[in-house]
Amino acid sequence: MMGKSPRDVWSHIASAELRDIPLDSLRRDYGGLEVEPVYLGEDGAIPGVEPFTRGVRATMYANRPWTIRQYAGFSTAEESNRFYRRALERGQKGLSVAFDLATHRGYDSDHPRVVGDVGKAGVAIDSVEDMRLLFDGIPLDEMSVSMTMNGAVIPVLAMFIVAAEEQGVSPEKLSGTIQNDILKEFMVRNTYIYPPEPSMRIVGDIIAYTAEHMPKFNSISISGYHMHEAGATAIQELAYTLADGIDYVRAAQARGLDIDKFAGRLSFFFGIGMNFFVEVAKLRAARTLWSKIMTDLGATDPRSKMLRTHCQTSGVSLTEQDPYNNIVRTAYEALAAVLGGTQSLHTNSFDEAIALPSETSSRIARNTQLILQHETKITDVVDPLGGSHYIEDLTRQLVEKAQALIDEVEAQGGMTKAVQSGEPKLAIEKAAAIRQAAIDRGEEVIVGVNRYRLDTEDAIETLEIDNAKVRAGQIARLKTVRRTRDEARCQSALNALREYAAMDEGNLLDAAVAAARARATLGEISQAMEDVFGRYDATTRVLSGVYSQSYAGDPQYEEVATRIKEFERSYGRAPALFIAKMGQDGHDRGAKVIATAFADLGFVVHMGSLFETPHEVAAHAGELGVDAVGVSSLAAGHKTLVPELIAALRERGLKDVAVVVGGVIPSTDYEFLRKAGVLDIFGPGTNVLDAAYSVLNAIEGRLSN
Ligand code: 2CP
Repeated sequence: MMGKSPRDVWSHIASAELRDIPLDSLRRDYGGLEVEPVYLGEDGAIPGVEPFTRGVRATMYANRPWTIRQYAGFSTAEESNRFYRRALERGQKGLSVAFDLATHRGYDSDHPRVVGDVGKAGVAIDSVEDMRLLFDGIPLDEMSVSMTMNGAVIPVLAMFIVAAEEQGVSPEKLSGTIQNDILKEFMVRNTYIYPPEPSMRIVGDIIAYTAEHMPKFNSISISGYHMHEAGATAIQELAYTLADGIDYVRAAQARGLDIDKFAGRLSFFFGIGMNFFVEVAKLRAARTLWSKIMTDLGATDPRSKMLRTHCQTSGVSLTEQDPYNNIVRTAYEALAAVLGGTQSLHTNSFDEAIALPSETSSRIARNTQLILQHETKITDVVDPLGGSHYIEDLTRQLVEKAQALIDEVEAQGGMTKAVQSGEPKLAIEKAAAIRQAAIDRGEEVIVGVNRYRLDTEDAIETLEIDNAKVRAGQIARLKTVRRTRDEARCQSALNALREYAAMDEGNLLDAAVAAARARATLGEISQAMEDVFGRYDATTRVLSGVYSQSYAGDPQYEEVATRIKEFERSYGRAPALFIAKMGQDGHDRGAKVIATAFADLGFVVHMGSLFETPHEVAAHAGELGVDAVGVSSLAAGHKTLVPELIAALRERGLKDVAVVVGGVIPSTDYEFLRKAGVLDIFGPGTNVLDAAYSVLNAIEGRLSN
């Protein structure tokens, strides 16, 4: 297109995207105001043209709005299926499946480690039978389905393929996305199963399988969202996510795959928080950087260089206090995602800081997007903020600064190595602790939390899952599957999978599809690979010094620190706290912030491993002789796991150990937990110094009894 004006270049690409629709039909008349579908400036940047700063499509939402894709799933496959069908009838456009934590970590619902997790923060899937029910009445050749799955990605994708096959839909017709981004799991999200190296082989096998058999399916969703939620800065989120992407491309290339054969189906996922213009610029910078990265890695097809992304509004920006404010926050964040040019979007429900979304809150969240698409006219003009001095400068800075951080990671040998060193995780945790301290000190204002707080909060209606009932139903179905299958066929398929894993050849997904067809369960498929790869046990590191630095000279901080010194004088030792993460809930940002702050204040802090059982936690508490156990719970397992912990402590004669709980706990559960013996509960937005005070009071109260 040499010699053509930017307008001609744009019109040419736009017409191809529009197919039979005339370009002129995109013009709008707003009561006498003439509006063009695109405004092109002096800088030569054109939407739909490399490096895609202004968007991956020339026509963007003027031709096709972003996909309204709400992430959902809870309890059983039948319940989730009903929810999906209703949401699709009411304007949702794509599906996005949330699996429960037992499924994420490769356990069947009857496994003893997952008693508190089954059906809680997502849908329980044990076999193809569950997967069939999940998509009952939803034609998988028409509906694009995103599945957030990383650890147990092989059995879940295999079961999806087989469920579609049994619906009469062949793999090449399937459209959708599998998250399949294991590197960020080791950094922030923590639903890994195997060690990093075999995990990277799994990613490669899926990219290879989908490139060959599922050309419409996005093989990965390279995710910055969880880094964002863990407290990463925009620069960190961009740099680490794109650096992960580089390693995935290299892993696929190392297997001999041609970059242009798979790169067009790599996709991304970013978090969108409250810093409005930074979030818009972040998506523009991400596209600019990725286009160059892919060119450097050898891509020639423009589609290989397009960064297509899903976005989700920020979960950590939601507050438990005055929760209707969250509707407003989510709307602003959604607007930023759209002005940044996202392809697909999830808007959070306002009650998500407290519980699983209810029917009403889900409707409001979905309608937030429908209102943007249908009422605001925002879809009429492509990249309307392009050319703003401020946006362009933020974009330029983000490109430069993220590139510098990517270069640092590359100099260390790439992200797989960096992840093993633990450095990016610590850098993100440091950023999170600095931000938390700024909020606690009131320097960063959160309306309804550290400013304009209500005197009394009204209780809101929340959704509760009867976990014991879901688990009993799943166990019954598992028994039927195991009883009615051809056992010899099933075992031979599992043996073949084990051999593929051991010999480092053959495609694991290929073998798992055969096993899923033979009705091997998710736990069995996962275990067959674990027999060879082992299960990864991460070491937990806790930062020190960030809080004491941020609070230097702060009177309230000094007061708590002084009280701890007095405690030491009285008891000849510092107060000791064990921080517990029980069940399969791997969200550890809050637990890490507490560990860092409490250690800086003078507590002896023992950070437990992720995924422990209540009995394991009680045993550590006894061995370490701690005064208190602080349970961090973000995945709704608290009503099962906390009473079990208290019983386990009592069994060991540790009735004086104080138990406190923090995280996502609906206020309606407070009384239940208190009756069970919990001394204090800290919801989202709790000031860390207040929490320290309260824990110290609880410990002293117990010791003086
Ligand atoms: C789009 N199309 C167009 C235009 N726009 N064609 C002409 N003109 C246009 N203006 C075409 C595209 O090329 C594509 O066709 C089709 O329309 C669909 O558009 P898309 O932009 O690809 O949208 P999509 O199908 O919705 O896919 C979006 C993503 C995908 C981002 C690429 O990976 C995705 O849906 N991701 C969702 C991930 C997700 O839900 N994650 C949940 C995370 P072709 O395909 O033929 O090109 S849950 C998070 C929780 C918190 C967790 O992780 O724990």
